[in-house]
Amino acid sequence: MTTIANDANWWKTASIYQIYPKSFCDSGSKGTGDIQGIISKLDYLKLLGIDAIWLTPVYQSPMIDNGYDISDYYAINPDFGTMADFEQLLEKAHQRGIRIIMDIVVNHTSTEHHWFQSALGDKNSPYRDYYIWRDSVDGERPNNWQSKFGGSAWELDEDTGQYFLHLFAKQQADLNWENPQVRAEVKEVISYWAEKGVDGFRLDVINLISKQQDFPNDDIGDGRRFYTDGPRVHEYLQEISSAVFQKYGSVTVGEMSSTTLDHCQQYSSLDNKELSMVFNFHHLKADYPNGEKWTKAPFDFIQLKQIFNHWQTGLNGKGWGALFWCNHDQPRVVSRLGNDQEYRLESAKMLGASIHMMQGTPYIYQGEEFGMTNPGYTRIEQYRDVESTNMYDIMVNQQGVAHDEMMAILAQKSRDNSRTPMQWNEDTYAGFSKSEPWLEVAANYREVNAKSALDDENSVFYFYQKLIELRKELEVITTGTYLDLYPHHDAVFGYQRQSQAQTLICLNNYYGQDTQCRLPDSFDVSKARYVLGNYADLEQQVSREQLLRPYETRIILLES
Ligand code: TEU
Repeated sequence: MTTIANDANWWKTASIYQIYPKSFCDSGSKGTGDIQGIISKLDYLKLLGIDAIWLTPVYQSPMIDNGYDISDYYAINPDFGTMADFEQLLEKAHQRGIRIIMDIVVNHTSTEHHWFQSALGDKNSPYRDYYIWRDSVDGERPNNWQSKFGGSAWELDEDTGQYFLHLFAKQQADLNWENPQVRAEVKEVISYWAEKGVDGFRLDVINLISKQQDFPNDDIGDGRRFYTDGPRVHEYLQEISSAVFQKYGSVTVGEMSSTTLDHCQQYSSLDNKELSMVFNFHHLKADYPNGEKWTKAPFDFIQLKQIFNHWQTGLNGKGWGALFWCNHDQPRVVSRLGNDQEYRLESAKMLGASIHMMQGTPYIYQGEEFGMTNPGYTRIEQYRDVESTNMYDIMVNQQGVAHDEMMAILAQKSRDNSRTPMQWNEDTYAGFSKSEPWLEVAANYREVNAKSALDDENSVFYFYQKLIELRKELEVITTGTYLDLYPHHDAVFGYQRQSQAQTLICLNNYYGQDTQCRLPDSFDVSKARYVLGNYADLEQQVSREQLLRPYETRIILLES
């Protein structure tokens, strides 16, 4: 087995590429992607320059939630291939210096997992206590907690009369981490993959594993305050980390739902007792007015800058964050915060630059590197995602929201926006598969695809390649402090990174009109230079007054 030379902090200058296998590349004609498809694209990823791949779940699963409902942690889903295919992927990636990060989903299992099948309907099953069961209260459900995908978080087990908890779909039963046997199983699962040579783990909704044990009713919310960053979560993570992650030197990234900076400082503390780094989602709620996802709303630009400032300054010297706009749960950023029509290239590059120059580890979601957009679906039949179809049912059929309004909301917010097949070229089905894909390809694939990006030196692809290189070249990107230069500016997001030897300024115009800003007087423009921009004709000399064109980004460096 090929291993990659071990530098304990490799991930601090790395860029990580996320693959959603079902939508990445079909090596045959099934209409769904697979592991051999991924292997066939490793050279493409090498050219982009990424250091690691985060693979969303490829385990055995009934695929109610596309693999986040695992029925066997030790087997590869035959839809994706075999264990031999997986081992080949690991080997071929390692040969190219690319590491592999697996997704670990241990807040819940599929209800088809044999543990749950044994536990269901049998209070004496040795696996009963692997899950969370409660009696009904006054003939009602145990409490009013809501599933993240809509409806109650409790489902009745008719044979025993008890309810089990599911924070996500009712086919995803929450594991009972209070039970030491569950924690032992989790350690065994992760060790199994680490022994195979997997380099790291992305831990799904890992801050939800410890629930407040009295399971109180939530009079002011959906219950999340009683299980988010719960009472024993740090203890559990330390236990897993010392038993597995530290032993194997695995990189770890925890997906943190509705978390706080305080907790994240601890999850990702630099002594590496829990995790290497965290994903938080606060910046992706700038278009959730009053925290409500299921509305159609513009983003709050000032709030977006405040959130970045809070996390960039708060984690500096204390912890480590993941930098990202896109993943398989989020709409495409160029459609969301940019302009996916007239300024698609400019805004995709500008959005990339605005987070890639921050401190943390950037994640690039498949297709983001050439500016893939939301597909603009107009019919409910086009959607596949369990959350989207549940919410349609709840909002339209139960709450009376108009069909057209809901279609407009889904077009903006649905998770399927990011799950459309990868657009490889202009062939039928965008070169993703020889057969009709499981989810419809976006109509713009003839223009927006990897091949045309590779053929164009001004493409988003080569801009991302440069961003990845800059992180390796300029230490200030990894080590520098963060200062928001224009927190109140209504169009410019500009910040300064400062280390002992380097000062870097990243200016970004978030809108389609010209705008202006002034570089700080303390910044010596005479010695500064532009290192990257998204318009071709930048002047040589950096001027104090900066005129930014639509969606323009400029990265300026001063070295002492
Ligand atoms: O997502 C966790 C999560 O809470 C969200 O990102 C969720 O999709 C969003 O809040 C819905 O509005 C993770 C996975 O990334 C997601 O794909 C899974 O469905 C979920 O966990 C359950 O395993």
